[in-house]
Amino acid sequence: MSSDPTHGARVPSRTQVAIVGAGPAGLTLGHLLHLQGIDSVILERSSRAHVEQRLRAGIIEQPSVDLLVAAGLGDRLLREGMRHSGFYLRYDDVTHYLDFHPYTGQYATVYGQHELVKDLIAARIDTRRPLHFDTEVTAIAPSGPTPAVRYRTTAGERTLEADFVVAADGFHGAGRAAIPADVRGELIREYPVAWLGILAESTPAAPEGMYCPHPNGLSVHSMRGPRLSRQYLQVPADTDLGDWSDPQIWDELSVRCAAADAVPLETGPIIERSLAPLRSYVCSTMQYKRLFLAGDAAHIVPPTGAKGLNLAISDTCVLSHALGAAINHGITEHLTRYTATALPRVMAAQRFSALLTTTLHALPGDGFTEALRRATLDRWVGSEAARHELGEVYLGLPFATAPIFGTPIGAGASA
Ligand code: RFL
Ligand code: PHB
Repeated sequence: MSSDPTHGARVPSRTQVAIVGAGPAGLTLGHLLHLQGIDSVILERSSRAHVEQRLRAGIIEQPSVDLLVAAGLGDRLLREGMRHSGFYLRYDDVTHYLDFHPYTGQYATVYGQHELVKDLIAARIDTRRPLHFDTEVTAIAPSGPTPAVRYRTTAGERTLEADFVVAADGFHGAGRAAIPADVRGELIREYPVAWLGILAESTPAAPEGMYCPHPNGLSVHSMRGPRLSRQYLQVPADTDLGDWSDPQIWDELSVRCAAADAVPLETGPIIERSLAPLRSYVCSTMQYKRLFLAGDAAHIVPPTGAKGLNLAISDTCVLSHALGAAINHGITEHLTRYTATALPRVMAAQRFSALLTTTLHALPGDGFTEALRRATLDRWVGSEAARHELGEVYLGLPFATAPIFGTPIGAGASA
């Protein structure tokens, strides 16, 4: 496996779609465009090793799985992913299983985001379309008939011209800044807590994911394999990773997930730790001139409920459809309506993530707030209608548009 998928080739000076960022959004979009015979160049700031090892999400909704499989990207995911029907909820010493599968016929698949990114990079290399690592985009000029992307490599600074530019460069990327602040329509909510995450060599606490709301704060018990657990602790937002020793992390996870009906939590070597802030953000303008935002570049959700990766995939589905219609058929109305088409699903996920976040975490509030949290938990456990509503979003709302697969007659399928 070469660490340089371009085999030393230079970034072309022109393409149909310039994509900033080789995360799940950028790589999936590149592939969906390729399937329509559309050229793209993907520019990624970090190294290939870095993006392939970055530990993050792990729960993939059914519509995301369906898209990846239909696009020929899901072979390993189907082989190695773990199919779950719902999640466990443990509070007040009792464990409940919320089985959502009967309501929608869908599943969630547990498969590490970095594994998916490896698959997407391998697929990109197979197409022989350009993907350049260690290439940082420094500015985007979205206006005019030929938008331009300025990028920097060890060889210096250059410009890539494109018919369209897609910023799939994550929350801290350069893309959003190319949209004037007064037209972004930003919605922001910050929570005073963060998630301290660990990956550990230990048997997962439950057969499927488990949320344990506790007076000390939430603990989340997920997995990446039969002997590989992924677990999270709610901690104050200003926490430093060094504040916690491994034994302290295990003690607190054990306390929060203890229950009369459960065996004690198994501990083991902690292989990796991370800290993720909890915040919600929406850039209500996902298109500006010939620049389009996709994934975390446009919106982030708190990790509770595991929606971020899935929104990145659903954005790319809508956008690839719109770009395909414009480039291959001259129909531009889907591009014009990109924000209007993609945003309602984003907001449905924001609503779901905010509800889960405020219900499951111990957050500042009065006794009444606390009683309402409890009433919501009891309702999820006690009401089939409430579970149906929750499960429909957890397992994945339908995407707003179907993807287009296949190259129209006459379109250049040079790869
Ligand atoms: P990414 O993955 O951040 O990729 C953006 C890429 O752009 C590059 N980049 C640039 N490249 C060139 N020039 C520049 N100027 C650039 N600036 C940035 C970056 O290096 C990067 O490679 O965004 P994308 O593709 O939109 O994907 C979004 C997801 O990564 C994100 O939503 C999820 O990881 C969120 N998330 C979860 N989502 C889920 O659906 N399920 C989960 O279980 C879940 N768990 C999580 C999560 C995120 C977490 N953290 C650390 C934020 C758990 C955690 C702990
Ligand atoms: C994960 O497996 O990383 C995970 C599980 C549940 C969440 C968020 C992340 O709500």
